[in-house]
Amino acid sequence: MKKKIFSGVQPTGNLHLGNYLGAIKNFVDLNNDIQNECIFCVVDLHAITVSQNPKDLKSNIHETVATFVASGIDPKKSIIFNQSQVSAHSEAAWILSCVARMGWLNRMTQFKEKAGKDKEKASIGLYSYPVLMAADILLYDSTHVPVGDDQKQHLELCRDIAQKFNNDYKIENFFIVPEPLIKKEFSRIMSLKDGLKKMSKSEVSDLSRINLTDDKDQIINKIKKAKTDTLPLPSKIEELDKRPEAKNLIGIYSSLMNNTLQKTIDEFAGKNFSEFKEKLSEIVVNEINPISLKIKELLDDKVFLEKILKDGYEKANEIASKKIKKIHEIVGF
Ligand code: AQP
Repeated sequence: MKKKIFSGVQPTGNLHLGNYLGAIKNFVDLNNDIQNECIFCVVDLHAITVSQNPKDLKSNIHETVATFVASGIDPKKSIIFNQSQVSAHSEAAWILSCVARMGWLNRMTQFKEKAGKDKEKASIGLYSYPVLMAADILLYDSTHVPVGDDQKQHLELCRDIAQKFNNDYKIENFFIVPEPLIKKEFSRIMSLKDGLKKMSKSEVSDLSRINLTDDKDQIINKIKKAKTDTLPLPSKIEELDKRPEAKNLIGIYSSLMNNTLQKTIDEFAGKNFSEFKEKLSEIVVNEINPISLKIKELLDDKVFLEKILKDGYEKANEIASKKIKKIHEIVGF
């Protein structure tokens, strides 16, 4: 049976190595498998859960599409589209928010992290974000959802919502309960400045992340300045638990080389970080530089990017409109 793949990326700028290794690189592998039908969505409705400058949002939508294509997603094979253009997402999100329970949402750790201490001032959209995410996924009868480890909890909530809707309205398998596709290793890339914090677009310091638009010199400089401890590289995997920055850099290296952690540790045990960082810079530059150059080239061709979004909208809208029509009937509208 064909797998139906759905995933989204927020057009909030600064797409980074964490987004690439945790999500986009998997999208490319899934796109390349002829057994899969893939839909990749630029989730701008999610982006506005925190304040966005409208001009930046528009250009970040283009940049996200350019990044998908530059990384190797083929728009002829996979659907690439913009969430806000397909109105069924907002409609389904409302209906599903009447199915989801407050208690479920209250457990979401990402809301707690993003809202911080001042959660009374956070938008309602930020709180109900996972319900919109469930709508995105369920509208397309998605069977598998490739995401980074940070989205695991939201996907579990999506499964709960799907099951509750099917039970409440007594329609078995109306919503497909999707499976997460989360890589076991290296699914959470951490900040280059703090091995305990996720690499993130919104982190103020640009030195904390490798952007997919960084050039060779920027990448080398950021890796040189990445935080490490004073010890040489470990010789045992267990040592990594107490050395988060070393663990992160070794993880990035392993992920890009398709190595196990053990293999990387065996290669560099006892060596100093300056030698390791040189090797790491080389492989990050080799992977990211062609993508970065391609993104810049694609961004000069807005007509091409808009055409991808238009074609994607037509295909996505056809699928989502049929599903939302059935949802209306089931609910009794
Ligand atoms: N650090 C990460 N490591 C692995 N995967 C990651 N993802 C994000 N950060 C990491 C995965 O990238 C996909 C797209 O993420 P998103 O655009 O929806 O936004 P996000 O998760 O909110 O990304 P950021 O960088 O953390 O943004 P801010 O700073 O706004 O919070 C998802 O599959 C995600 O798992």
